[in-house]
Amino acid sequence: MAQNEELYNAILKGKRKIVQAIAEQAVADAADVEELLMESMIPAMKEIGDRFSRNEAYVPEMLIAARAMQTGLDILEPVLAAKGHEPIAKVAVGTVKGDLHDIGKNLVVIMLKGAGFEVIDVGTDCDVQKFEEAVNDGASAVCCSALLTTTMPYMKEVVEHFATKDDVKILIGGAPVTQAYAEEIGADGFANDANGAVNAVTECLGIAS
Ligand code: B1M
Repeated sequence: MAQNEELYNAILKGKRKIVQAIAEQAVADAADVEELLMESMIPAMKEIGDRFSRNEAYVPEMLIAARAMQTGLDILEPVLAAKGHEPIAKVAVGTVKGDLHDIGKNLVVIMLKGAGFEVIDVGTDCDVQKFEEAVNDGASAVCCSALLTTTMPYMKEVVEHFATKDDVKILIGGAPVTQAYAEEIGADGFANDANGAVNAVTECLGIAS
């Protein structure tokens, strides 16, 4: 059972106004927004995906759920990212070429900002050139996100592109991505979730936590 059933159902059914009201109230009440995110919002996205797999939901339902999720995330972001201090390092985050899923990527961005990193959000459908631009702009780590088994292989191209640059660390993540896959393609790091991404980047860059 979700921690906040109303929020869980509102995301699942794509009810943006309800999500907005609950998220705004949570921020006003100084509630534990990370718990809301982990225990209600992310499980709702998982459920809509499971329904899609069982042919009980279709792309439009996934889309409106995603929009409702993003509405909530936009409201919670300032609180999640509020721990801010002097930027520790610059990190680029993007979803790889061919892939338009951006909610997980956005969460990684928020959590990295919250941990004090300066983040270049490269967006979705990113080819190596886009990541390269971010590196030229000072990013010392690149976090690649992929949600599709068909776009995951593009991460190998990113890793290979930066193979000669020892000072740039490439980390990967996303629902179908595993530690084993990261090792197979020679990525410098892997994380299961957005908090894990912060730890992995911190470790890869040799920053004392
Ligand atoms: Co898509 N979709 N989708 N979709 N979608 C999945 C991924 C899918 C698993 C659904 C399913 O079949 N059950 C399936 C992929 C199957 C596969 O490849 N094996 C799928 C499919 C098939 C598709 C389309 C092909 C459908 C179609 O058109 N027929 C299409 C592809 C479009 C494209 O990208 N080219 C498509 C489209 C869409 C929408 C546009 C409708 C929408 C995306 C909207 C958006 O993102 N703005 C959508 C959605 C919402 C989903 C599901 C339901 C939810 C994804 C999500 O937001 N999860 C998803 C089902 C699922 O994942 N269970 C599904 C919540 C998010 C917080 O989790 O993104 O995993 P996640 O991120 C986590 C971690 O993975 C990690 O941290 C995050 C936070 O903890 N993480 C990283 C992510 N990136 C990281 C990077 C790091 C580290 C950690 O770097 C170091």
